[in-house]
Amino acid sequence: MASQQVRQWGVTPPISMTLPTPEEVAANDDLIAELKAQNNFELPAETEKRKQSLQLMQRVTVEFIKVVSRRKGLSQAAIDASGGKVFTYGSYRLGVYGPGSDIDTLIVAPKHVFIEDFFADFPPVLERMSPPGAIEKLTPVPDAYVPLIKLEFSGISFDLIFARLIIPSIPLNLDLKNNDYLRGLDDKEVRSLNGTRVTDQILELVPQEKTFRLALRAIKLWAQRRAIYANIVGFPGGVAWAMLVARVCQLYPQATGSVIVGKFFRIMNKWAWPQPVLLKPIEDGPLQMKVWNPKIYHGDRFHLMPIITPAYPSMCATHNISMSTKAVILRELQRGGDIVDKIFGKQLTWNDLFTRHTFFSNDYKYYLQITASSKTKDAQSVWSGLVESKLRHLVGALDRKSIIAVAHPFPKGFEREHRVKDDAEAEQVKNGSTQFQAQGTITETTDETNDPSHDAAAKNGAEDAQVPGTETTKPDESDSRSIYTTTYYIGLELKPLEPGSSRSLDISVDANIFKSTCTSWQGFQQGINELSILHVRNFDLPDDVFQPGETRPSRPKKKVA
Ligand code: 3AT
Ligand code: MN
Ligand code: MN
Repeated sequence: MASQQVRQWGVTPPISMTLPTPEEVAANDDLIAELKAQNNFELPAETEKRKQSLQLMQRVTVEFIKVVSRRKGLSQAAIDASGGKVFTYGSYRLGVYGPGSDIDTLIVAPKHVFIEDFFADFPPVLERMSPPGAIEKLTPVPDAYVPLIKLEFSGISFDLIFARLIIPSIPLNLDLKNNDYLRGLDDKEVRSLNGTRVTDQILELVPQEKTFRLALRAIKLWAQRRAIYANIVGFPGGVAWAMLVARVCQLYPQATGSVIVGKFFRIMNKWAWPQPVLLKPIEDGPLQMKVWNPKIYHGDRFHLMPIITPAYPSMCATHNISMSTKAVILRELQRGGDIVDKIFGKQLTWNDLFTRHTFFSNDYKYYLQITASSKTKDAQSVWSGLVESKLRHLVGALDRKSIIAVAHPFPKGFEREHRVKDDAEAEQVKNGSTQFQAQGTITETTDETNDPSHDAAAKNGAEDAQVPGTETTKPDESDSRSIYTTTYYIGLELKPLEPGSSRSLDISVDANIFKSTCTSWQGFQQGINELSILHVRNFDLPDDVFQPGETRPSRPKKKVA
């Protein structure tokens, strides 16, 4: 056997360099088979379509930069040298995308091309160079936290973001690793480069990309099924889960994906939180930018499960995690570890690891039901995003109440459309009633993992008083009117009752603080946006929060004395 080079990956030596056993290889094959059965991989023909679309984006990028360079009066030589390059980030770049994934795409241009040029000139050039009908939908979102163009192109979704570097030309062999590229850029521009810089680093810092990808696919699917994949409400998001898996890969450089998944649960469950998970030492870069550092920044000391991005300027990807979401994550890591032990012991299969959560059917007796509502769909999409982005503050307040053991936010909101005849019906709908749902409409869920612009819109909304779309409301001709609602749930686990004491769950003060946090937002529209918070018992939950085949909780029978 070839001599083993004991290379250190990351900030500590590996735990084990052991090669996989035949059993571990077999378990790895089973894991691949299960992920295939779960429709986690895309067909090769679809992947080929993605590649071709990206090649077209590259050609469009070069042409768009030429158009802008010419308009700005550059010499022909400078125009020809301008170049331009398409990068990716997100699940596509990491190689863990599935059939429904988008392609997160970064367009990098030379210094004379600005984001305003991107919004003005990229769409027409794309239109001109695309096959007829290929552009199914194009939505510019210039005011988002990371400005982007959302695009549906030949059946593939793209999130197109833009960054400029302070150099005159962008060659095809450019990579974004050099921290000096950040010089002279504003915060927004740095953020736009960050996605690609982080994903590139993660891939560079794992010993075997293929193993990492397989393990990450398994962990992402597990986290989604267990309802603990949601950055906005206080769980790790895609990048954080990727960094956790990458760290375990560093500790077991030779292991198979199946072993990484098993070790993942145990290592992360026993991790000495709040010690940070790092993939490399934190860099002190050349610029005056904030880098995660609890010794300097008071706020960073409150991070309960810090997972730190590897590219300068390093940030904590999990600052939203609360006491409760941490407790839920640890509980799930424990369950995952126990199941994987049994998979290796042949008592269970990988399918059991991916069993759907029972958040509504079994986990809690009490829920808080938070309903954001608006008179128009456009107003509602901004308002519900704002409310969602503030939910973790309510969770934090509930965490501090002595009677509450766990306040578990469900990662998705339930979006409904209603028709009501009078104020009394409207009142019920605003409080979460599903009795007046508009005919022919179905409840949809907000899905953070598929729609990053959702949170982005909310973040932006906080700084921007203009709510788009409300001025287009048509006067109602019939005697009924529409209401749009998005309802979020927080599952409540109460501490065991002390003998002799009585239980009172009064959260009115916290609810009012949360309400005023939301309604004091500049974009809040009195009379158009509303917010209600109610207690709901498990047996009073609406039907549409349950999956087909799931049994609803029933009202407990009165005990006979
Ligand atoms: P999918 O396979 O697309 O579902 P993904 O991991 O690619 O999974 P997204 O496309 O939603 O997930 O996000 C890709 C990256 O975009 C992850 C993160 O770096 C960035 N991102 C996502 N949501 C936000 C957000 N709200 N604000 C800023 N950056 C975000
Ligand atoms: Mn994506
Ligand atoms: Mn995306």
